[in-house]
Amino acid sequence: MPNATDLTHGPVAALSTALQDAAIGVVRMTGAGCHDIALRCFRPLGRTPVPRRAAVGHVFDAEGDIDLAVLTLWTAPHSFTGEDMAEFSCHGGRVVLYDVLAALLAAGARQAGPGEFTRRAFVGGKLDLAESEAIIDLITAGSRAAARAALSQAGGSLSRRCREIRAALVEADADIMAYVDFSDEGIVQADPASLLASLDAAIADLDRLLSTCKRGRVVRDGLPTAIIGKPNAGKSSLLNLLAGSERAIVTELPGTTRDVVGEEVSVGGLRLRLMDTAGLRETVDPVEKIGVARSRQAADEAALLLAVFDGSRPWSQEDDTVLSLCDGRDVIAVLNKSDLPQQLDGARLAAFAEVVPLSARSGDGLDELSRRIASRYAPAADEVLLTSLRHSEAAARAREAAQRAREAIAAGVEPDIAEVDIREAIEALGEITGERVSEDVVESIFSRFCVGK
Ligand SMILES: Nc1nc2c(ncn2[C@@H]2O[C@H](COP(=O)(O)OP(=O)(O)OP(=O)(O)O)[C@@H](O)[C@H]2O)c(=O)[nH]1
Ligand SMILES: [Mg+2]
Repeated sequence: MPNATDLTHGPVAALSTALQDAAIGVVRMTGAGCHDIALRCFRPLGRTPVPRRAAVGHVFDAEGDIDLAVLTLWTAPHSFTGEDMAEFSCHGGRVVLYDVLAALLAAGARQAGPGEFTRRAFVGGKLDLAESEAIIDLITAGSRAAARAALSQAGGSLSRRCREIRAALVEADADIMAYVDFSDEGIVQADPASLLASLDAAIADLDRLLSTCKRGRVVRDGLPTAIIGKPNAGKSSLLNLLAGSERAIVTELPGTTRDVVGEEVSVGGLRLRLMDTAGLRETVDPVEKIGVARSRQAADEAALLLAVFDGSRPWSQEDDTVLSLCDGRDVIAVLNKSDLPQQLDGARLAAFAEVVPLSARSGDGLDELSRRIASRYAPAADEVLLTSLRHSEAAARAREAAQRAREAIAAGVEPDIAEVDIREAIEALGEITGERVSEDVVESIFSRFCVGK
């Protein structure tokens, strides 16, 4: 943890909501002395404000009243930062908010830096590092699933899991240390079987956590999804259906879409970064040729393919091309134009684990498609996910080190040799929660926050 004395604990103030015309805007302060500053700029309509009770009154500066606002005070350590805090809920006008902030600065507060409120909460032990990072994720969440994962992490779900695994490793480490310290005297034996059991349990827990990485990234950052298929299969119609607007041009002419058309949509609580692509076919048209090359590239880059087939037409060679592009990939086959008489031989789609009949024209089948996508990627309600690359990398390092220790002990190497690896695993897990982390990492995490957070 960073040294608390590195940071000043004097009162800082910032606008915590966006500086734009809005019904309300919030200016907040944290740090010893901030109550005095707040009260020097505030004339209550009723009695003197007391902590945790909203008080209405005028905020004023040397020139007079600025706003009629609500002031709430919190007393250390019972606040977000763990310090004394004051929060003004003002009318959300730019002039009002600017002048209220200026009044607090003139009365002795310093302008807060980016992420300073959350950083003080971290330094004060109110939040650990993973919980602090989850607050940024909650603010920037692009879907309900992303927000839910962030909220759960901000509440400490990931931190608890990491601490549990870490505690098991610390115990194994202590057993080895006891052996190293006292073995000469023949007092303690490090029991390889019990060490192996502890390490196996920790490795299994880490594997479970690491298995959520891919879905965790999808939940946080969205799922790159390419819609592929032969010309005229209804790819752009599917994009429009999912987007709920006429985002891409749809015509009855095969070869309508030439470029990749991107759109972010929400499906089953997840954010999909959709790419509609040019129909896959051999062509001499130079523009369409480029389009087809881009389709292949989009398919390469996507995590999920929606392979669209035209159910109203017999199978064609172009469908074979689509099929070959799907090999070994995460795919859901969409059997489109279900509103028309069906001509496509369903056996052709036997290679797909999931086939959803759909009409991009009527919307029939859309719910089923959404359900399938959500059931693949959306987390279970209480599932702990690794959503951040920093956390995944640290967990992977912890796993590797624990595995090395396990192998050394299984091979009968002196346990104190394995101790180095166990320690490395413990430290890697400590990086996630911030128990063991460099000041540079802390700096770079909080610099991603904006002022007022
Ligand atoms: N009846 C019916 N027609 C559809 C359906 N989906 C698409 N169409 C029609 O099929 C034609 C082609 O649709 P698009 O969405 O442009 O097909 P595409 O796959 O994007 O075609 P390209 O961009 O040329 O590769 C249009 O006339 C659509 O109206 C459907 O579910 N039912
Ligand atoms: Mg199209």
